[in-house]
Amino acid sequence: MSVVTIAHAGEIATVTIDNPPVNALSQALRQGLWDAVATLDADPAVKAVVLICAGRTFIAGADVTEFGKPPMEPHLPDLVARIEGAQKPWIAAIHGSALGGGFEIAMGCRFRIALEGASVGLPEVTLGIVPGASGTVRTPRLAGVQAALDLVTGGKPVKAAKAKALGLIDAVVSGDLQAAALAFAREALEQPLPFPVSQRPIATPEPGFWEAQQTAIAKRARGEAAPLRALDCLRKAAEASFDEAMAHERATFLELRASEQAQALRAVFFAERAAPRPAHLRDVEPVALRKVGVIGGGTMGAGIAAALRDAGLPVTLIERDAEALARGLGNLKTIFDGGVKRGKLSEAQAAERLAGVTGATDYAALADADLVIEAVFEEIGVKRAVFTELARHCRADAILATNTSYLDPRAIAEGLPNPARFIGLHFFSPANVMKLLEIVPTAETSAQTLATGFALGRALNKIPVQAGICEGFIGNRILKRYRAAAEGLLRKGVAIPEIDAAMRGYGFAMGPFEAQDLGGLDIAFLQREGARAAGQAVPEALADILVRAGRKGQKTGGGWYDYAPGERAPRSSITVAELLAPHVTEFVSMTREEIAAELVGQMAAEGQAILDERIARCPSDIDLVEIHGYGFPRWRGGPMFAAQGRG
Ligand code: 3H9
Repeated sequence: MSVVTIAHAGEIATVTIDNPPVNALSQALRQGLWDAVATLDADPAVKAVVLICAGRTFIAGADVTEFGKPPMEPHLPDLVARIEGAQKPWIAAIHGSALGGGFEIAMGCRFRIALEGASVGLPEVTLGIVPGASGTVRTPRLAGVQAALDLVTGGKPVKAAKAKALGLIDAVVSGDLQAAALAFAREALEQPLPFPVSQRPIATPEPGFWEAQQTAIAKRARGEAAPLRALDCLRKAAEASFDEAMAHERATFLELRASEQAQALRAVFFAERAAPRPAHLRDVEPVALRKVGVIGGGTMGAGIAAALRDAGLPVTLIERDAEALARGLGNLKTIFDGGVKRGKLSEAQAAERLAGVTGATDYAALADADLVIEAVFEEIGVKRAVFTELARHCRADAILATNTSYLDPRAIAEGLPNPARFIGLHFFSPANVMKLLEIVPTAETSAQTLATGFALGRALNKIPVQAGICEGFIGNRILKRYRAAAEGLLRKGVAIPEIDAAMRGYGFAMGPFEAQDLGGLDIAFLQREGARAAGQAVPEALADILVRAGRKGQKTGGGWYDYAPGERAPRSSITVAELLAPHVTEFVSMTREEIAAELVGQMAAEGQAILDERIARCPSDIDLVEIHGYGFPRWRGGPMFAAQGRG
């Protein structure tokens, strides 16, 4: 079947695109549209053309799967120009999303209308590229330089109402999009036509505008190339002719498309889409989740409950007594109030989220729960006591999950009747924000239980990754190696601020020592002490020396750095230098690039060990864990991708 079909309603033709799943602009689609322009131009009965899409969305952009191959004709910029130059006005009728090349096609049309709730945008920078078919050249002609800059350098789509306010689209409609588009077209034919977008002027921004934007974006981008290159294209659009700006944009697009950053971001794009639906569970039907229980209303439990409520699931929150329950519900309220403050939730929505949480101190309240997630103190005895209660009170087929991050899930599940329904669901704090969900089955976990873990991940809009059982699963195990490697550099005489600066330079928001100071050094210390007490040979970490000296991080006024009272700016610490001096055995000189290469190399080496032990299913799962749980720069593709790049 053809991906482009033409139908007629009086003087108005409708061109319908049907290229599932997201109407991406494959070569066949571009050719189909190219031919449609010729057909309709040649048809004297046609006065205007509505361009509409079948399926869940308008055109979601260029076909990213074609990006690794040589460009094929007709090229997208030529197609946009051809639609704009058509003898009849084209009207883009948008539902779902008009993104990247999809929005560029819409800007080639003489008019754009969108269904309420639809969005438009230019997300190319999230793929390491710039728009390649006039996005940086036509957008400022429609909406001005500032709005174009926000769209193109930020990559975030905007909803139809905002798009209308910005001038990106001409009308927002509701109900039947096709009927609305036909009515719009008939009305438009009564009026003089507006200029094609390419012929509209761009208002010159204030002096100093570009320089200020350059500084701000460079700071945000932390080494990511595309946002700055997009800014450069916009500046060209504002200062040069349309044709010159188009040539500049195209050259930039083609250069970036082949870049390592774009390859990394494409790999992440596809890995993120593959992760929630792993092939080995394709034929397994998950359990339907209608009601979920959460045990523990601390930071983690409250965060998990909030994530469940955000997905519309009713939650029963269990705490050990009335006082703890009140605290837990208070934690939830704080989370939702924060959503209101940040403009993410209305007061009414926050109240509705909270109302969907039933608090209880009696496990009997979980009798009808389909899934229960335990998030209590990380102590094996406490956890096992919880699961004993759950086994007593929950339905025999209810799925029982632990949120443990370090304990062995098999030990937690010991003695549980029907262990096939047991699973680890490791959320990351704050659980309502962080995208990563490590899903940890035991040998006895059933495929259906595992599939339900993934279904939950999808429902919560998380990136679910399956992990095998080992200390720290995937993420915390690599974190441990990373920290140990950073301490290894300290022992070789590399300075703490140098290591942090090197990792910031690599693209992390924080270096390993700054991050520990923020989170606190005591949690990992207590874990090591616990393991030592249990008879394990855990070597002394340099962090242990600091914690023993009372330096637990920012909260104690000092950790790896000193902090002035009430301040977060790290200062090099003479005390720390003195504490560590006896452990510094050599003085090597390393560039920041060498430091970053060493630490990322160590992460990748641990990743390889994790793969060899089958703890992770594939390298891209490890990359997703690092990107979504540990702040690894997305545009580097993750440690495994980065290591591959270096051979
Ligand atoms: C661009 O346009 C460059 C131009 O400026 C210049 C060119 C010269 N291509 O996300 P979903 C697949 S750059 C190929 O789960 P949703 C996806 O892999 C492009 N495939 O759906 C998945 O496949 P599978 C700028 C694509 O409903 C399936 O579609 N555009 C593409 O949750 C469903 O995807 C973008 O960056 C693509 N462009 O969300 C938009 N997009 O089923 C990227 C998706 O086999 N796309 N697939 O796993 C999106 O943001 C979302 O897909 C969208 C729908 C919001 C549209």
